Amino acid sequence: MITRGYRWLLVWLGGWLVLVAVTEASNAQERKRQFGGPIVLNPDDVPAFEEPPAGFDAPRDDIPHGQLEMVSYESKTVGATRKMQVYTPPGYSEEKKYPVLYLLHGIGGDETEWQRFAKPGVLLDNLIAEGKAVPMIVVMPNGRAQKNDRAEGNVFESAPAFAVFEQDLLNDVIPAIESRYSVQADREHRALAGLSMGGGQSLNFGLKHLDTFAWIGGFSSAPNTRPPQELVPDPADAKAKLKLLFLSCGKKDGLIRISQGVHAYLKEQEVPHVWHVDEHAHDATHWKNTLYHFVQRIFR
Ligand code: FER
Repeated sequence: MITRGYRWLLVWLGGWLVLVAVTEASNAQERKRQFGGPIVLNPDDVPAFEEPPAGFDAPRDDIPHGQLEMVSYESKTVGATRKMQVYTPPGYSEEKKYPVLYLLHGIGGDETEWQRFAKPGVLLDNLIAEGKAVPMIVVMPNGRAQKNDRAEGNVFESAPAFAVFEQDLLNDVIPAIESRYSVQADREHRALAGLSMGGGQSLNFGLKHLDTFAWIGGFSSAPNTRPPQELVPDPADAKAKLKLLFLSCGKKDGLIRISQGVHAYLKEQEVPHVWHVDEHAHDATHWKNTLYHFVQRIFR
């Protein structure tokens, strides 16, 4: 038999325990989002470009617009029909041939993630109208190469499928794009870039396949990025083949040590590259702004 007072004590203790548990869980969430690592900035961790001008990401009625479509393709790698989003520039015509940017998402994303973070089509419509970007096709595939490629449950468990995507990209995505669209199908007209896991993928796959890609960008690259010496085992070859190697990170991003390591090695080996560290974090602002800078510098 518990007394009335004792029961209240139990209720009070129970409530307190729930509060502690909830606080702990939200701290853990926060740690995960910041990806832990201590941030130590070096003197050359500074912006290579100014923040984009106001309105760079606003749709404009007074200019021509490109088109965004969801495309299906057969993936031999995964053994499934998969999806990718494709932007074709204003006035896209089979009479012309276009360069292609393959743009990859992060660990919690899919083929629609870049749309949520940046609306690449809006940025490109605006830049193309101003003559600041070359008309290009932008392909946003799903970088989680496994049968269930939705970002569900513990998304970190599907990290291995982001490595498998190398084969899907080279053997399934690129051939599907090149058979369906009017493209310039050579290394100097293929770019590969991505954010976080997609940044790591872009550096891993792009630098390994310099005969396929001449323009490479890693934004806030994640720990899936291979060690710099493995990424660029032959600096002279990379130097000769790369048209652009672009690394960026926010100075408030707990993953910055990954990009700093790649930058330090490239600097030591004298491999030319862009190193852009802005004021942002592991967030959509960094990715949207960086995409704006990157697309102006490819295919020209
Ligand atoms: C990790 C921390 C972050 C990791 C991946 C990420 C594979 C990816 C983050 C993202 O894509 O936003 O330890 O390991």
